[in-house]
Amino acid sequence: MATVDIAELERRLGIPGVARVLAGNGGLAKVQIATPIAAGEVYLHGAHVTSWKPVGKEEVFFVSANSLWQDGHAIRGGVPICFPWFGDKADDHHAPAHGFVRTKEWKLEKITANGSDVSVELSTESGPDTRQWYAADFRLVYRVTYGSELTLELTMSNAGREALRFEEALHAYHNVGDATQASIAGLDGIHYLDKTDSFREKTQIGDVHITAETDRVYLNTSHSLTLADPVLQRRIVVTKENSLTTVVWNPWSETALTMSDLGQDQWKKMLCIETSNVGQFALELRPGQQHMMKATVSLA
Ligand code: TA6
Repeated sequence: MATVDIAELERRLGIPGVARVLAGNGGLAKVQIATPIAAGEVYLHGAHVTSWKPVGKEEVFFVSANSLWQDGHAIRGGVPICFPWFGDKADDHHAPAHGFVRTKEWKLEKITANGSDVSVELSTESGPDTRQWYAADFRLVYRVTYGSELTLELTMSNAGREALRFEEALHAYHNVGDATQASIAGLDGIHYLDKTDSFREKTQIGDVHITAETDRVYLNTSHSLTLADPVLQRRIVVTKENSLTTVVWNPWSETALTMSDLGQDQWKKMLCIETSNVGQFALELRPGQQHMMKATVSLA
């Protein structure tokens, strides 16, 4: 359930006919956008984008029909934000996977309309709840802009007196007709760590095809990617700024069966392309320094 006063947020920040603040799944607060060119949603829980749907087009993001919508659990699908670590915490396997901000309620700062674009800004920062896992003082500001394309901008600030290190990922689940028929162009020749093969380093040859469980961290790449979906007859283009790793993930059938919040056979309907800075490309910030990572999603 939301801890914020949804009605007060709607009164203060809603834009009639464009952006509403209301109770979504599980009673969680969300911002719902509707313009002549696109619809979209982002939950305050995890600052979690769950929808971007250009008018006349299929939804761009996958959200599991079995997702949980409650405190302490990440929404399965959309764009979870992984921070300040990616995957399991190296020094504490009891820590929540992918960090702790995707299961926190973020603060809705503002909603602004600029022509046909609508931007939603949310923030979260360090506090007693975060210091149990991560000693640094930080502030995250996430700016999502819904328009003829979708931009996701995550700005991290070191609010403390010590240098800090962090990983980050926009763990986007894209909606595909059939992952086994989709392909991803833009990674040819790029080295990657294959999580399904003890993180062995390999080289991508040609486009990425999903023929088994696929869990790869592509290294030292700022390339734009194109996800070709012959079933939905479209291409999803992901471009990025200030990101040097890209994760590609599909659990395939066997791993999907272990995921209670991913319904039967839904693994075929999703393909993750994750704009990120992880592993050896984790970032360090001196006191007062900021870093902004950006992903732009468009349809071709
Ligand atoms: O991004 C790929 C990955 O790290 C996979 O290994 C898998 O664990 C996936 O993230 C989902 O993680 P989650 O904690 O959301 O179930």
